[in-house]
Amino acid sequence: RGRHEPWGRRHHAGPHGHGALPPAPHYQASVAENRPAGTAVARLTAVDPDAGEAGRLHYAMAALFDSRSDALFTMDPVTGAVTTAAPLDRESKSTHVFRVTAVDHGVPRATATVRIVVEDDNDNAPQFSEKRYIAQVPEDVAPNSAVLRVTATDRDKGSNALVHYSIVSGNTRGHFYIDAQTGALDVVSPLDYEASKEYTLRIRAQDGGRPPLSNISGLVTVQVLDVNDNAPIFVSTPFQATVLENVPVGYSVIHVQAIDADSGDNARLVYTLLETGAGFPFAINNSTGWIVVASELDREAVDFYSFGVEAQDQGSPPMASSASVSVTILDVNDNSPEFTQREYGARLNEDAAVGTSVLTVSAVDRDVLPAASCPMQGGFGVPPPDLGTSWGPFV
Ligand SMILES: [Ca+2]
Ligand SMILES: [Ca+2]
Ligand SMILES: [Ca+2]
Ligand SMILES: [Ca+2]
Repeated sequence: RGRHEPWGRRHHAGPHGHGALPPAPHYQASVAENRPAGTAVARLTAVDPDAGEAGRLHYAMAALFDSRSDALFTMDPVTGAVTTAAPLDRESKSTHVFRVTAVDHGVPRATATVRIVVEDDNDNAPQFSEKRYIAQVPEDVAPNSAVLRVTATDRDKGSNALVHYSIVSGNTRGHFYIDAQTGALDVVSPLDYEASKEYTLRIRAQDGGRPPLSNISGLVTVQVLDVNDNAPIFVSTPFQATVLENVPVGYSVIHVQAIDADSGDNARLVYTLLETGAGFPFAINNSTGWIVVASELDREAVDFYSFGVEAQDQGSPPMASSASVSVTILDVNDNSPEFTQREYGARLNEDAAVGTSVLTVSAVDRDVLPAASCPMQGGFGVPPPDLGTSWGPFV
């Protein structure tokens, strides 16, 4: 084209001359967001080949691509100075492109484009991706296991958008650790459902701006899940009971009870009797632990029972423990004294002297209680009460 390009560019200030013009009709400028209206952006001037009194250029600028830009910048038609018309927001639009025209008495003399880049200001705090993060972790989780990852995004740019994470509160026992860069939350020390079923952590996300902006609205709820890690424990062992031998079948003898520190099925206990053979006279209610009489008792046959009881939880795998139970059967006067022989025979000389011993009869009472009212036939009168009683000579 044989001559210099017509455009020169001024950025805020600089030498104003007609020499040393940039070769390209495309210019770039930048301005920070949030500055008040009227902030200088750039100054663009063109060289009028008809320089002189008649060579007075007027400038105009119009948005390319996005008409929203027109309301945000103005260009002084005389000086070519570009200023902001309103505070800018980089997060809604980060670049503005204009076509600039220089007109000489109504005749366009030159055009150029200018691209205005909006520089970031740290005006956005990080925002969490969720209002509340919830994770469920079994209480036997291995230390340094991952729980979840929180994420916060920052609409700014560069270090103004670089987010770091930390735990603000709720980590009083130090069970959790958050990776500042990634937001990954780990369990670092053993959990115990029986001690604490849930943790609520407050997380801070802070950007790298100067000064930084932060957000502490991040909430993480860690729900600890029960694991069957407690065996049942019998209370008040050993269990000892006494029962009258004549109580009816179904009679409740003793309540054995175990407790289990777990929850749900892990603490739901089933009771069984141990070391019991066929015909064993006691049974246990599997769910309540009540031991009842299952068949008639007879102290004279067995006066003491010792057996085991087991409580097993319904965890997977289950845990169990056992205890010993002893039952003493108490006597009831349910036996008549019995003669040791059904018939007694004796031979006696007819001339036997008065007072001669004829024979000895004996009776046995299997009970241990005093049996004062025991009726006897045949006029023997009231026998002494004790077991194995035998009488002296009868005449
Ligand atoms: Ca920010
Ligand atoms: Ca910003
Ligand atoms: Ca447990
Ligand atoms: Ca258990």
